[in-house]
Amino acid sequence: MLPREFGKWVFVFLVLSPTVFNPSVSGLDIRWASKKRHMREKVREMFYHAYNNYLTYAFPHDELKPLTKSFTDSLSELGNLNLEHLPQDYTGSALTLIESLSSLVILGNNTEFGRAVLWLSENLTFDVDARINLFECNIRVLGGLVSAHILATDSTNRFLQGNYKNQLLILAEDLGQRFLPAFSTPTGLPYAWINLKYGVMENETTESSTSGCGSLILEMGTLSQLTGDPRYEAVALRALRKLWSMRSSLNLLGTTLNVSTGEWIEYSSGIGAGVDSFYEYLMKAHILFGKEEFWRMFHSAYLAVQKYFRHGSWYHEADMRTGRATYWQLTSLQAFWPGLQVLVGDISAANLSHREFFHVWERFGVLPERYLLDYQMLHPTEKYYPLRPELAESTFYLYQATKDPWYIKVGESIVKSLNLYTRVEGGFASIKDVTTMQLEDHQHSFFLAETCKYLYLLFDDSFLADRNYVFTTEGHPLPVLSSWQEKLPEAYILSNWTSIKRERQGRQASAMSLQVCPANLKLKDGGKQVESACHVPDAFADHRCINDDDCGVDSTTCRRRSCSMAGYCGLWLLI
Ligand code: DMJ
Repeated sequence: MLPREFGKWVFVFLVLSPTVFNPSVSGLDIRWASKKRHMREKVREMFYHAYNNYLTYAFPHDELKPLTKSFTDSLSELGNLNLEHLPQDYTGSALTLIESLSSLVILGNNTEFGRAVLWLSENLTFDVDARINLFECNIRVLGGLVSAHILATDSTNRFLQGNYKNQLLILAEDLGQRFLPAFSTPTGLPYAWINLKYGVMENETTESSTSGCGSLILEMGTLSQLTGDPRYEAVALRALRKLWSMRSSLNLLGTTLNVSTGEWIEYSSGIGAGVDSFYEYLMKAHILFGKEEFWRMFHSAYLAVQKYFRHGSWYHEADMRTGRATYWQLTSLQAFWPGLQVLVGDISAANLSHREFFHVWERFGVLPERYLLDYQMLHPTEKYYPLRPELAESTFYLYQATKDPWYIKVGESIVKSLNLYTRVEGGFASIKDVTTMQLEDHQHSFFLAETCKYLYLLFDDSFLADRNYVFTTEGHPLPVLSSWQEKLPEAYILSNWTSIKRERQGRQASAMSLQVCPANLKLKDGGKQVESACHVPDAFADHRCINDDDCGVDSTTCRRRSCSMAGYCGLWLLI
């Protein structure tokens, strides 16, 4: 029973528009609305500064080098740390243009979108001798194309009036077919690398990552829905199932594995690099395709994360076999987690961890790639900030769920830092070292696909007004359509809305308060009491609070604490 209940809350945040739940929205004063408009326009201007410079100095190559006003053909470099097997004759795939398509729709620029589609349909080819990373090419290129195709051909024509047929889908299908040989392994887990023209190369490495094998289902599943060809979804699902079968008895996975043998290489993992989108895709695949199977996997995986990785509002890494902590590091990629927690309905925990990330952002001006929590210092070689979107993404989700103006302030601060530290005449440059703010000559395509998009949506969510979307890990929206659902989720049944609404008004929506976590976890570990899996500490050490959001979840009962009249958190109201 519990998973379904939990699932119901999941959809609340997707299905019901904020105005249904938040009567205060209608009371927003004019100054507030105009402030948000002002910020939206600022972000729009940032997007075009990045986009126009890309078009001027880099297109049709992959990404812009904003300092030297030149380009890099980086599709085959993504994830390729040692820059091995770089192609000789690859001249780019207009990666940044593809990544910008869904953002152009959200910004309402039909004309530019139309020009881009025309160019891509006449010029783009994937028949190139380039070895690319399957995961990166899937989330950026396939995801960018299928999302833009759906937006362009939306039956309501609410975004675009152009004469779009299947131009982008034809490209997407061609690419999807080129992915298929990667899955021809004894385990069904895909190779991390594939040559777009020739398939899997001789002596290709069999090492891949959890996110590389487990974050393909949204794009490949969508491609199957759009084309009617089940193969794409089938291979992605087979890989995901295999990966899940490799979990430990603690429901934890490692970070890297051998796709040929199905054995783990790196047993330590967390919620950051190499694993992050695996969790994200279980949850989002459940929302997009309505399969209980995804939910069951996510539910177990989420609880294991909260139990073994979480420490207060931070997340460390742990060994999948023992659950023992391995690395105490905060990484920039982890900042997507609060956004995922919003989809789960675990707002309290999301809020707490988001605060920590923002605190680090404020301290350095941006989020450093890796911060060593046990030494309280930056990682000596990972002091960079490559214009990543994760904090903006979580801020957008938390604002959607709470309408708390504080998140708008966070967004303003992010915008300010980006303009102050990363903006140059030729675009936006990555930061090489957050202690000196020395720049690096690279404007990553996700700056246009995600960073600008989430900031824009934070200040203006009208795009979400009458349809629900799941955003892929690269920020490309996919509509939640009942025809794609294996089973219509409860929250889609209109008659269920009233009761959900009443419940929501009565208390904060939190998965934890619904006791999805084990309630009686008072384990002993070498005489030391282990925290309950559901414990969420209060926001302030002295337990003072202004409202319920400042209170956590009681570790022994798994019940949500609330703020008393006197301003202290406690178990005053047992729901
Ligand atoms: C993006 O390419 C995606 O969000 C991916 O999942 C990991 N992070 C980068 C941006 O930081």
